[in-house]
Amino acid sequence: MSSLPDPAVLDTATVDALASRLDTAQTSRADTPSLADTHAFGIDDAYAIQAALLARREARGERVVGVKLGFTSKAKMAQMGVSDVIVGRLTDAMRVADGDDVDLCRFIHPKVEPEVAYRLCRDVDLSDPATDIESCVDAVAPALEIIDSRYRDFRFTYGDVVADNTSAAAYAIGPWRPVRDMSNRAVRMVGSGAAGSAGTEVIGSTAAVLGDPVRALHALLDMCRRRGIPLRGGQVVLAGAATAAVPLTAGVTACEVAGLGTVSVRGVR
Ligand code: OOG
Ligand code: MG
Repeated sequence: MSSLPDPAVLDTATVDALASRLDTAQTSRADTPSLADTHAFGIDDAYAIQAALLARREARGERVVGVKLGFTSKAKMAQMGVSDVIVGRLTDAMRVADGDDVDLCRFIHPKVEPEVAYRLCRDVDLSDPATDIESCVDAVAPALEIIDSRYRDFRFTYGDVVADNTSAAAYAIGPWRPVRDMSNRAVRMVGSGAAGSAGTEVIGSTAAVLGDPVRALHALLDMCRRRGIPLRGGQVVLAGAATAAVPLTAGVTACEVAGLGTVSVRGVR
């Protein structure tokens, strides 16, 4: 599915119309069919649609506060049937404080996944081939990402999911810690479930994220260079899910990354 043509084929009006369709799906919480059902488009087009979508959110007063990688784990690639990493943008409206309530009515069909987050401590010079991305992060934290594809039943092509800002919907970050070796740390995500139900538990390892989440930073630098996506000091980076995503339900969902800490959200209706 990632064997789309790279060069853009859509005109600006079509890019805008498709961004508007995805934006409306998000704001009205009504899913939409795959864009690829009706339009042939390339990866450049998909990132152009994503940029137009972000411009709409910014026009409503949202601020970009970070970036996220997707499909950095084999489990996620297999779950979604794709084979290359993707990058999307996080805005302040997507932020949920650690432990806070998150209203499930904000979403179409939310799923949650355990992640590792990094914090950029300075702007990243994308034009300098010698840029050392690891020296641009000063903290790491456990994170939960809530994804909510705007496509019906989470069915999308590689181009579709890029256009849809990589299903980004919300995220929570646990306590920041100084950067440390994050390779092969146990990851456990537990959902308490509704009263009387069994709840969910997902176990994994940070090794699922490209072998070591720090590699996600290098993949991010490469993608941001190719796509002209700026990386600024203070921004958050979500390195990508360590396990397959599970439906986000009412009750507490917590993620613990060994040696790093815990983060949680509470789904409410
Ligand atoms: C796309 C988002 C993928 C990750 O961590 O791999 C992602 C999706 O699965 O809908 O965020
Ligand atoms: Mg993710």
